Amino acid sequence: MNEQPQQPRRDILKTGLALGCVGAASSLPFWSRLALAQGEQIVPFTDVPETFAVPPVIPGSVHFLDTRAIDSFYTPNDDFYIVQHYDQPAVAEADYRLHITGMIDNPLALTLAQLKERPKVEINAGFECGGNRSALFHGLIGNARWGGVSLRDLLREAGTQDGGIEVVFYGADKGTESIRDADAEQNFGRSMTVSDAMGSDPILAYEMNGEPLPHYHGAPLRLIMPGWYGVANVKWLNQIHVQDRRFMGRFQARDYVTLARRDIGGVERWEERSVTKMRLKSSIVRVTRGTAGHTITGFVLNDGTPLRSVEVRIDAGPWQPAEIDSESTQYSWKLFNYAWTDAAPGEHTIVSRVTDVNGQVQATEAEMPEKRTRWENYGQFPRTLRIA
Ligand SMILES: Nc1nc2c(c(=O)[nH]1)N[C@H]1C(S)=C(S)[C@@H](COP(=O)(O)O)O[C@H]1N2
Ligand SMILES: [Mo]
Repeated sequence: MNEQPQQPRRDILKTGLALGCVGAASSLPFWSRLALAQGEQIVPFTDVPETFAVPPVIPGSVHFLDTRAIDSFYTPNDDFYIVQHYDQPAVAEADYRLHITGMIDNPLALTLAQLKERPKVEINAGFECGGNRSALFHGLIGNARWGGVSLRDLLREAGTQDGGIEVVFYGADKGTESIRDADAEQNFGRSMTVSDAMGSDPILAYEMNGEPLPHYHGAPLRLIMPGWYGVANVKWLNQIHVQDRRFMGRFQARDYVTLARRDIGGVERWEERSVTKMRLKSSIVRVTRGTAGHTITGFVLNDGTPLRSVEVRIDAGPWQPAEIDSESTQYSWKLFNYAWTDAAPGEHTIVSRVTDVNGQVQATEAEMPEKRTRWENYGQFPRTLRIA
C-alpha cells in the first residue's frame, strides 16, 4: 500500500462503467464497483430509523456523511464531515501569517505564499472525529488527498531547541473556557510531543483533493496528522509553539479524553487518556442488490499499521474474508467489499471485523475493556437488514 500518484478518476470511471456492461462485477477494479451499476439498488438497513436523514451543510454547524452513500475513494470536499467547537473564522489570506514561536532558534512568520514556495507534499489521509458514533452510523468520517508542506521540515528550519518537549498548535477560532469559576477567552489548541511532530508524515495542508483548502475545513492552513483522530488536525492554524511543559488546554487535557479501565502496574484503575491515534476499527456502511447478488461495503480506519484481514459475518455463520480496495494507502480509509452471493430472504444481522498485522483484532463492544465517555467508538458494529 504505497503512496502513488492517482490516475484521473473520471477517465477510469468511464472505462469501468463501460466494462460493467460486459464483464462480471468481481473482475472490475474496486472503486468502479462503488458507484451503483445499472439496476443495482441499496438495500435499506433496518437499524436506521425511518426519520434518519443527513442535513445539508449549514454555516456554523456540524455536518456528517451519509455513510450509506459512500461511493468514492475520496470524499468530495462539499460533503466531507465538519466539526468545530467554536466559530468558523474567515481568515483573510492577505494578512495571514503562520507564526512559529517558543523554544526554537529562528522564529518564523510565514505568509501562505512563502509556505507554498517550499516543496509540496501530498498524502491520502482518512480520519474520523473521536466522537464518531453508531447513532450517526459513523458519519463523522472522510477521506481526502491533502497537499501542503512537511511539518518536520518547517520545525527543522525553525530549529527546535533542547529541552522543548511539546509542540502546540493554535487555531484562529476562540471561545470562553472555565476552570471552576474563572473564565478566559481561548483559541482552539492541541499539542503533541516533539517526536510525534518530527515524524515524516504530518503536513500543514493548504490543499484538499487538489483544491484550495475550503473555509470550513480550516483555510488557509490546517495540520494533518495521518493516523490520528480528527481533533488533532487543527484548522485555521496560525501559531505553532514549542515549549518545555505539557499543554493542558481543554481539547487536549479535559475534553476529548477517554476514560477507560486499565491495568496500571498490577492495579486496575480508571485512566484518562487523550484522544490521539486512531484505534483499529471497521464498519459496514451499505448493502446493495445487483444482478450477481448482494454486495456488502464498509470502511476501515486505524493508525496506519498494515492490515492482515477484514472479515464479514452473516448471522451466526463463519467469518468470511472481504476484499480491501487496492487503491488504499497507509493512512487512507480502506474500503472493503464482500460478495454476498447466497443471501436468503428474511432478517439478517451482518457485522465486520478487522485484524492488523500485529494480530490485534477489532473486538465487540461487549468484549471491550470497560470504557466510559463518548470518545473512541471502535467496537464491532452489527447492522440489520431484511432481504426480500
Ligand atoms: N481550529 C479548530 N480545529 C479543529 C477543530 C476546532 O474546533 N477548531 N475541531 C477538530 C475536530 S474535533 C475534528 S473532528 C476535526 C474535523 O475536521 P473537518 O471539519 O475538516 O472534518 O477538526 C479538528 N480541528
Ligand atoms: Mo472531533
